[in-house]
Amino acid sequence: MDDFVRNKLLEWGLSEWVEKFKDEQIDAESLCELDDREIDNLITKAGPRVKFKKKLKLLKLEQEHEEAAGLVQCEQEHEEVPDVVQVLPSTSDTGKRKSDLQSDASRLQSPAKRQRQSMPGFAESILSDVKNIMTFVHARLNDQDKLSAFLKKKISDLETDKRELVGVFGKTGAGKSSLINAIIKEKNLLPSGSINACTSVMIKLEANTHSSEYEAEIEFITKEEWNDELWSFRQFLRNKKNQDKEDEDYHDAVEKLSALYGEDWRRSFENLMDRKYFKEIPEFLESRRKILTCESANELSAEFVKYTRSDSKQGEGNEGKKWFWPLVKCVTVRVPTNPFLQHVTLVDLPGNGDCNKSRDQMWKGIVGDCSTVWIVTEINRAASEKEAWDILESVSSLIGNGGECQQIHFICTKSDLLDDSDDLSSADIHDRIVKRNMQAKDGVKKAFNKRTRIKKHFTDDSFKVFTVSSREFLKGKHLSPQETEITKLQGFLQELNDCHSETVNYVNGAYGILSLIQGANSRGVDSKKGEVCAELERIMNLQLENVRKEMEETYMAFEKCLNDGVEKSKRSYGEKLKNFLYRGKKGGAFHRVLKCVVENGGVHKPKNGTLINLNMKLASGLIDSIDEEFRKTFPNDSERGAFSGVINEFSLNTDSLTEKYKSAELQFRFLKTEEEKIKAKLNRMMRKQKKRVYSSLIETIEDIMEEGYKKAAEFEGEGVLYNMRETIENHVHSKKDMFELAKNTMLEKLHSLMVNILEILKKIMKESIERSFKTDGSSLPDVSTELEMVKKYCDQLAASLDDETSLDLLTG
Ligand SMILES: Nc1nc2c(ncn2[C@@H]2O[C@H](COP(=O)(O)OP(=O)(O)OP(=O)(O)O)[C@@H](O)[C@H]2O)c(=O)[nH]1
Ligand SMILES: [Mg+2]
Repeated sequence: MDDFVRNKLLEWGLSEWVEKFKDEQIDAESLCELDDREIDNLITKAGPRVKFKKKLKLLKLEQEHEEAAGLVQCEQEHEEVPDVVQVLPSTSDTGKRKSDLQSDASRLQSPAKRQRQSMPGFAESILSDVKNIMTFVHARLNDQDKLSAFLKKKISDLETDKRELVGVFGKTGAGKSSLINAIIKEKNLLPSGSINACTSVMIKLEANTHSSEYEAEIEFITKEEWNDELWSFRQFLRNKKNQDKEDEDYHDAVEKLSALYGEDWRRSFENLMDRKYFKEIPEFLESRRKILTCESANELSAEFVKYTRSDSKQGEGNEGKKWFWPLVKCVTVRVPTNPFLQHVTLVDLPGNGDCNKSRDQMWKGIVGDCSTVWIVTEINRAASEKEAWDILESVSSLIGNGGECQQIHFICTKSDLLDDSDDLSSADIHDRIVKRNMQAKDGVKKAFNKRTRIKKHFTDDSFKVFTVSSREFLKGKHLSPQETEITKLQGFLQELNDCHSETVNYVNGAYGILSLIQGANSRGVDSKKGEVCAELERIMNLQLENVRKEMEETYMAFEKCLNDGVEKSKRSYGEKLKNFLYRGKKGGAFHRVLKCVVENGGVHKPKNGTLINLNMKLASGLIDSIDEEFRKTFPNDSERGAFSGVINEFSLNTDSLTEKYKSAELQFRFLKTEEEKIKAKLNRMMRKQKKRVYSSLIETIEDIMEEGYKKAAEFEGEGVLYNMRETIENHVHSKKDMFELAKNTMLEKLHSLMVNILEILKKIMKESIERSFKTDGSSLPDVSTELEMVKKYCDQLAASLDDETSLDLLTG
């Protein structure tokens, strides 16, 4: 028997069994190895035995965690600091209390270093321990009373799934697929390369969390959509005269039809929905998703290529081979055990827009959900190349005010490619690459500063430039891995994957819940319940009033901006419309463009060329009037805007109440963690809903314009251009109150967002106050040990967070 075992038994209130354990020579090592049968023999009374088993289980969990933390620390010791003491040494063989050792270790290390050594595995292992504890507590709560049901729900709500979306844009051939492959260290996963082939559908990449295989899930468009597309191809091809055959859209149609039907479509359009064409993909006909599973990236890549690639040479040498990409909406590739994809989804977005409606909607949805956007372009002429900037400009409102993008990374690829490098020595090549990289960064930053339309949505801090070489990263002929900057992007993804804040939220939330259970058990506050409740409700109402007032001011600021916007729009829409409708001087090919515009609800995406969007032109006066205020109110890159700022300030002031009502300390702690949780949740909710507020402006204009486009689209033959112009002009003039309507819609949406936030905040806090003080907790389990353990974890996380701050300060 050693001191450790004796102390544990005393700590657990099992002093009467100390002698028995001593007789049986149980020491620290054997304590944790005891099985159920041996425990039954040692402790013959049921009550203490149950208690012992529970405590022992928790002790084992604690030790597992400490070992994991020690292991991570040991691994890092080799690299960094060979001579320091472990951060969290195991307690089992020394008997010394962990906190003592921890402070010994703390004295030996600088805080920054301590943090760096202990972080990744440390947070994960705490999270898994606390989850275990909470599962255990959940199972012990009954289903009978309201408080237990409430607590169970709170425990289940602790889990949040963190997922960050990184959207990768760039024109075809820019090197997106190669870049992604290099970064996630799967060089054969996404098909890249041959001259004319290109990625035609969206490919999402995420971690496979349920198996160790490579998997691709293919989502098709519907049969009806394909039928509609066939119909419009047919109309389109019928109306084509020979000279039009150079047209990009013509090529587009031919390419899609040939991919799927070979030459059959040229003979007849009649039976193109026939089942025989879809034999390999019954899933398409049954409106299901197709799943491909393989053991290696290579195999999977070969399998899914026909769902993702278009290849203009698909006819030659590939006779009889079917390509299904025209039917595909999106492919999700799941990669096993990849550290870069644990909480991050990368989306390879094809450069061109698409006329298919559901694909376009999905594209917009994904774009709006991206928290980071990568714009990929070849390094030579990166600053001046129009296409990458055009893409960025056309998506900036979708990802900025209309989205949740916090960072834009402008990635210049193929930094290894130099002109006339044949006669240069390796050292010269290296130097030229490094020099050009610097010039490119400079040039791109300057170009960014000139792009006022993009800058409206983003601060300078959110824009970064990288100069990468995927090829050099794999081959390493002239550049070190660091110099290829692929490692920088890997580091960025790793940071995104970091779950530290999720761990902190979970552990703090768990601490709050356990506090409430323990507080309800101790009943120390019984006599003052009424008084405390009344005080809390008074504070809550006062605070809610503050939030409401602040939000109302935002509302008024919005109203003022939008009123200006309406006035400006009314004055300028006529001119804008004329400029648009009469820009083809003598008509020329413009009637074709305008035809496409009216057939597609005001938007036309030429395969190569700038996006045309008449709705956007009409709405631009309104949008310009609100952009700045909107970004101030709902910034993507910080939570300190007007709206979220005021939510963050909401507080029941439980800290000062704790001084006044000491006996209710545990309940107050619960309320404090609830408050934090609901505030974080509201911020997340707001980030989603503000996108709808923003897009309502353009949507109102789209809706009102739709009827006019439909009328205009009906004209054919002689005078078509004149008729389309007239129709649209008349429609806009008759609907000039659309600006007023768009303003009102936006304000209504903003208002309901405000109301929603206030209601949720009030409901959740009120319920939490009531459950904390107005219910009887007589049937709750004793969670004192769990509470103590989780408290320790909270303190450790808080300490590591402090260290992180000091690390930030140190590294600037
Ligand atoms: N020298 C060099 N070539 C590269 C590099 N990255 C990509 N490439 C080549 O550029 C071509 C296009 O690369 P992809 O990765 O397929 O380009 P992408 O942007 O995915 O193209 P799409 O799928 O058509 O949109 C391929 O032939 C690649 O081998 C690089 O870092 N250096
Ligand atoms: Mg690609």
